[in-house]
Amino acid sequence: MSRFTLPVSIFGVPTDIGAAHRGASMGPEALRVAKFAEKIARHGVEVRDLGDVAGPRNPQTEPVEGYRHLDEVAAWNRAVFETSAGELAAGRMPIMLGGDHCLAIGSIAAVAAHCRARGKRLRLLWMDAHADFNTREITPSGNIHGMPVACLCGLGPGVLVDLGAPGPAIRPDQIRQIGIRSVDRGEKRLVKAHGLDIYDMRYIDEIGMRRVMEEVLEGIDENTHLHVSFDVDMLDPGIAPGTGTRVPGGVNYREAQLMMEMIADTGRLGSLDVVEVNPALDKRNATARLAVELVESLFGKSTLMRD
Ligand code: 4U7
Ligand code: MN
Ligand code: MN
Ligand code: MN
Repeated sequence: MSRFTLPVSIFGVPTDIGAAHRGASMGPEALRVAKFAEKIARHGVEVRDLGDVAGPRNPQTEPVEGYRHLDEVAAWNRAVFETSAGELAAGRMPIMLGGDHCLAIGSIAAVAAHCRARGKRLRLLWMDAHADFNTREITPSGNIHGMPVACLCGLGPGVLVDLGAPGPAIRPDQIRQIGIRSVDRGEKRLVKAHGLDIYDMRYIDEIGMRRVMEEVLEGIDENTHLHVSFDVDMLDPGIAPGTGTRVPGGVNYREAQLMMEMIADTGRLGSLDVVEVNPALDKRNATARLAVELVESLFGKSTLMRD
């Protein structure tokens, strides 16, 4: 298939406003130190680094009516939405360097609006240890990085749900979740009620990553926009310790490479989030370096072996 890739714009979102642990705010710099832009550029892609978007500081306050830092989360997401929407309109591929995963509400709302306006089909690949499908009624923490998928599906506060246009940004049938191994009790029920398509670790163990990715990518055509939302805690903590919500038994190195290579082969990658890198918890920037390596594979690093 075609390997044509759009010119890329990366931007950092230096905040941990939706997370339990402080430190994901340093993720963008860690990814830059690992040469994010330079390494993608090696694969024949035009890359521009727009720098960081701005937003409020983390007040570290307790949840209010089930949400921690809702006003601040909304402000950061508005900034992410504007930046992503601007780059998409300019015909470029936005890559958001987080930051915690609550920021995917803004990036994906922008992608959904873009696809709606152009009659494109959107498919969202959610790579994560967690389903991120909590609501204020069922969240065990109040942390909004555990809620972005629910918000995008219309389950959440108006300031987050209606970011792009009123109503849900996406439907559950547009979403595929991969690497999942930690879903909270109430969240499990909600995920089932909404029919989310979850490729959990058990399923990956049983049928193997190659078949998982074939299923995940099934039905993609030239009119499909693929958005990858890559929470680095999808990876096994043994290879990616630098993240705040580690869960044992994650995706291993070769499985992760294969995922990225098979996505690259579709030629349909339209936008990307790389989130939840926490340098304060990392070992010599290993997690940021691994994330960059995997993103290189998303841009066809292995084509030398295949063309
Ligand atoms: B991440 C959690 F309770 N489910 O809601 C919650 F286990 O973006 C964790 O995937 C959420 O890293 C993790 O607080 C959010 C918890
Ligand atoms: Mn997540
Ligand atoms: Mn996660
Ligand atoms: Mn996390």
